[in-house]
Amino acid sequence: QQNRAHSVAILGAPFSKGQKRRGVEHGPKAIRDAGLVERLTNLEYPVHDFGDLSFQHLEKDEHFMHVPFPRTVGRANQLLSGAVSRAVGAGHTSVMLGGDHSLAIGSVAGHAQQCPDLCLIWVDAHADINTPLTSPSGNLHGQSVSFMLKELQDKMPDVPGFSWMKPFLAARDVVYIGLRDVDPGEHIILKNLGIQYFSMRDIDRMGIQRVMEVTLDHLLSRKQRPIHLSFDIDAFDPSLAPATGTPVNGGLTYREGIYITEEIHNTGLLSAMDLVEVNPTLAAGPEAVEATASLAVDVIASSLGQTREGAHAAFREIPAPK
Ligand code: 4U7
Ligand code: MN
Ligand code: MN
Ligand code: MN
Repeated sequence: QQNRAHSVAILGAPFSKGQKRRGVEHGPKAIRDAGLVERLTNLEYPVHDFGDLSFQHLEKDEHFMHVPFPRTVGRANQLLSGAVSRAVGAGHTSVMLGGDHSLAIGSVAGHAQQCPDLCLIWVDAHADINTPLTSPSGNLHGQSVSFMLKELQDKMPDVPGFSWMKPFLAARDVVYIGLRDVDPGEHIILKNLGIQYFSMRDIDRMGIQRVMEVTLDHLLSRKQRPIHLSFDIDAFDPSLAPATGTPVNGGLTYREGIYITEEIHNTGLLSAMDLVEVNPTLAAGPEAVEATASLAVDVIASSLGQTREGAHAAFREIPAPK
């Protein structure tokens, strides 16, 4: 069960057009600078850093309704989906470094091309399930999940830039953890589709251990299947992750966040993940950026098998003096 001897593919996605604040395109560099590759190499994985994707900036890209940059976001996600699909197809666990959370559209879609029966765990302060018709901001990083869900097909307008994809995920195959800022239109979607979610209040009531038990039971009890983890750094409390665009008070503690990823690792089923919304330009100073980026590295390392109790791969027995 533990440690499918798997290689890891790192894909940098320096992209920010899913929202209006600049700087989140520097997320991949900040996360690498915090020592990502070294930390994963310590876990004895072959690590392949494929570098950063280069996204095109489209000159003519008018708003669709109040949604900015639809074609640019659609095109970037099309490119990313191909990269994730190739990485997973080559046998790697895909680790996508964002960039804003609109990138989950391409990342999950590419993963689903290889693993049509995947399930999705979305760790976030936000549900990111607005349709263009419910979105208060228009920003696509708050709408990613609505593009994926089959049940929302007839509620979605044809957003230019997204004709390459079709909805591929069922509502029962998604679980949210960490919610605490859900828009009215999102709330009715969650309720109407019967989506399983755990708000911060649920975590307060049940404890993170029970939340993970129910999450994994909900997704895996019918059959074992590949997991996609989409982790928005703003799921953490802003005191731990200040360098992000849409912070919300009352978030996950360090220990709750790491417990989530440890439990996901222990299933042996993690097949691709996203770490998004680290924005190094939105912090009080360099310490705040480093804290946020190093938290991102901890989340990734823990998802891939780093344990708090330690490990002894380098030892077969207790060394004795000769
Ligand atoms: B993130 C918001 F209205 N719901 O749709 C929206 F509050 O990827 C925020 O989770 C979305 O950071 C946040 O714009 C997107 C808003
Ligand atoms: Mn968020
Ligand atoms: Mn998000
Ligand atoms: Mn955000």
